[in-house]
Amino acid sequence: EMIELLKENIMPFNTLMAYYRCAIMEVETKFKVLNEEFSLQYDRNPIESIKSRIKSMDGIFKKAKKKNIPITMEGIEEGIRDIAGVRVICSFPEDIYMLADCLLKQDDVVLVERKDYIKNPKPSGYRSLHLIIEIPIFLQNEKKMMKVEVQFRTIAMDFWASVEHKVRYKKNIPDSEAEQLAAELSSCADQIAAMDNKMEEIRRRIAEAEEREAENSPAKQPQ
Ligand code: 0O2
Repeated sequence: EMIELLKENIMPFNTLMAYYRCAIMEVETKFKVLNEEFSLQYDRNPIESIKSRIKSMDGIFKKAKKKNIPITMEGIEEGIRDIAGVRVICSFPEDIYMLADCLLKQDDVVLVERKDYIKNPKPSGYRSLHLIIEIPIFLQNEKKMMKVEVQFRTIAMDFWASVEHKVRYKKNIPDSEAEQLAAELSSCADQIAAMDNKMEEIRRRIAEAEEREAENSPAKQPQ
């Protein structure tokens, strides 16, 4: 089935993937602009790093099979919403919500779905804010709306997810051991969430102390 699709559609498929790459560039630029503006204003970068990826052809077909999505160009474009993925890694949880709001306020961004796994973690302990959005890319003769999945995580949430991902996809771990690892990972996820909140509180107190100092500094005192 996959071979058949490829024989007839290799050009459209490659073109579609190029459009997803363009959509990723657009989304990345939006975040880079926000990071730049924020760092000028507050002398601090809300974004630690951005990691983007296009889903592999193999991954696309596996997901289409699993979700019973018709293997056609339209089926794939409509049904698989994470072909273009942008992961935004922040230092603090509050930056995640601030950046998500800033993105969604922009008038060329359409929200398709929002899944808040920070407020409602997955049973595994997974935490992240997922947005499926549509953004336009401008081609020679048309404007095309493309779906992009944006995942917002703190550095600590991202670290947890990368370790858990390895355990999840290791096939040769005996069941009893895998169960124990899952329980330990779930407990690590709770500790990480507590630490993220604590770090945020520390950052806030440092900022408050700086503000107090600025108010009391002689430069600000009336002559
Ligand atoms: P990969 O290899 O990361 O691309 P759907 O995506 O529609 O099939 P669902 O449940 O609607 O399923 O999507 P969800 O759970 O909102 O987002 C799926 C993606 O989130 C995953 O992509 C992972 O990147 C991440 N994710 C979700 N749950 C977990 C988890 O428990 N552990 C880890 N480490 N990551 C998770 P893929 O496509 O599954 O895989």
